[in-house]
Amino acid sequence: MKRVLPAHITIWAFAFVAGPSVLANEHGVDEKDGLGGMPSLVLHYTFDRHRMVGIEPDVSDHGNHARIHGATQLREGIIGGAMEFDGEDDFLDCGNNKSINFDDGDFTIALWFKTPLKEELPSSYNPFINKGAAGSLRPSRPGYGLYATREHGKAILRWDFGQRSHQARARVITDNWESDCWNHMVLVRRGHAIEAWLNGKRVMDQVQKAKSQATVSGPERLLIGKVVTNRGTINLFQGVLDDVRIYDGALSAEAIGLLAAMGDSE
Ligand SMILES: [Ca+2]
Repeated sequence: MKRVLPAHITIWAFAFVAGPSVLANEHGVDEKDGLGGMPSLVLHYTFDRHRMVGIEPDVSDHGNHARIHGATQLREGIIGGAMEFDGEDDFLDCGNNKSINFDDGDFTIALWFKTPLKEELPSSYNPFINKGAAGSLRPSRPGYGLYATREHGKAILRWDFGQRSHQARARVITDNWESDCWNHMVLVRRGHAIEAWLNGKRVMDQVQKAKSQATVSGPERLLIGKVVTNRGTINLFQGVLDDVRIYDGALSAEAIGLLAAMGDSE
């Protein structure tokens, strides 16, 4: 599985998937101009370094810096450092800027994750990333969320978004998901379609015409590693995350493949 990409391909791939914010800086153009509508990075945590104690810097141009609550930076992630969450009280608070509210528009979430063994996963939701706890967790609040959980004795990954009246829910069955090692997950809303990609391969897509256009904008803050359920209980993520990215549009299959390949080149 591990293979080393030639340096020139790696650099090109990075520029491509890093999005217009990087390309725009290199070419001195405004990121909204001349880039053919390619999605922009609106949030990007590398977990490679901290400029300020207690703050994970957003290296996109959108200032979605995260406040770190107890999570531990590891030197060895899949790409540089990573962030470890103990499942007890660790999480990141990423705020609620306009740039991470997409209304009914397209967006993409990409991240690397490593969780405990599937049989050791808690039966409650193990929340990777969450804004408003969409779906059945807290359906009155519009938003989006990705969780690992156990349902009917089976460990699954689950992506929810929307709100109570226009709820859309997507589920990813875990057949290709390996616990206790790095996996790359990409979630996309592309028009009426919901897509999930695991380690560079499409594992699920679902078309729910009315529901998929539910708004995901709302007053809730974006949290990494924490969710408040509809019963008022708090669930916390146990595991390690790296290279969390959010784009304000739907990434192409080619770009998703390049993101997944970045882990191979380390
Ligand atoms: Ca990293």
